[in-house]
Amino acid sequence: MSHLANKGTHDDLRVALSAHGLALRGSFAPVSEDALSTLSNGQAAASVCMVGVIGSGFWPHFKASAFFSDGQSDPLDRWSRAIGEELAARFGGIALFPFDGPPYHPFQRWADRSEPTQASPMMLRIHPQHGLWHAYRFALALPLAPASQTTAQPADLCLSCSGQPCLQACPVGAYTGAAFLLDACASHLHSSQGAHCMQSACLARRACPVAPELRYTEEHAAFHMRAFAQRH
Ligand code: B12
Ligand code: SF4
Ligand code: SF4
Repeated sequence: MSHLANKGTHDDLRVALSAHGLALRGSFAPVSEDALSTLSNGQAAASVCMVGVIGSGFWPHFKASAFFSDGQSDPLDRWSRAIGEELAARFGGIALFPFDGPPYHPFQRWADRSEPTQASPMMLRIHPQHGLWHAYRFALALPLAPASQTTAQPADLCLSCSGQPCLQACPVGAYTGAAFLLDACASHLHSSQGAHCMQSACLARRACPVAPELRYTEEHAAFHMRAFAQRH
């Protein structure tokens, strides 16, 4: 373990994350039901810090890394794991990853305990400033107390959204508002008609009027769509 263990602050963590284009999204105090492992100092974690991406800000950092071009599978997950494990060691904590599973850590529920995210009809969490254009790369269970945060719940963005365009935009109606028809989406993506989604990101996600300036760049979006289509 590094000599810096247990000595970092949230600001130190923010600086370390920004070197990779990543953001400290928020944090929460875990409870015994979260069943997290004990830290190397023998204590329970005092906070879980959620780390993620907002828009495509991290993309140039990931693209410049060796993981992007080494030809091995799951480059973004491996990039995340390398950064998460290094920071966990440096800050005396444990790294938790959204892709380790099943069973998966409930990242979306953890997000709701850390920042003003809400469930959208697309099941993705929507954030008042970042819209649907954000995701989580890892979480750090740390000895640090959680960062203070506003407890005010924002208005429900989706209930007041005129016409809910996300539910109208999918060419095969994969988002019903109550479910996601994975097979319908995947079949479309594997057909010639799916080229638009494959190149520019899910049309339903793009239809959301919140934070259009943070929509993923074509290159970033196409990377995720290819990874999704390869798995389904
Ligand atoms: C399994 C999974 C899926 C499955 C969902 C199947 C199911 N209903 O169980 C499928 C393959 C459909 C999926 C798809 C997508 N997912 Co997904 N997924 C996950 C994952 C790995 C685990 C969810 C889970 O079981 N959690 C454990 C339970 C106990 O926790 P929970 O909070 O109650 O989780 C529920 C929801 O997360 C829901 N869910 C998760 N993803 C999706 C997607 C859709 C469309 C629906 C209907 C439901 C759903 O299913 C869980 C069980 O009910 C999470 C990461 C994580 N660890 O949470 C990402 C995650 C939820 N997915 C994410 C994303 C972005 C997507 C995609 C948009 C793109 C992508 N990268 O593949 C696509 C949607 C397809 C499209 N058209 O673009 C993000 C959401 C970020 C956000 N803003 O909320 C997450 C958090 C990953 C991340 N790294 O940030 N996903
Ligand atoms: S990626 Fe395309 S087919 Fe799949 S849900 Fe989004 S709009 Fe529909
Ligand atoms: S289009 Fe409207 S209902 Fe759909 S996610 Fe965006 S704000 Fe919510």
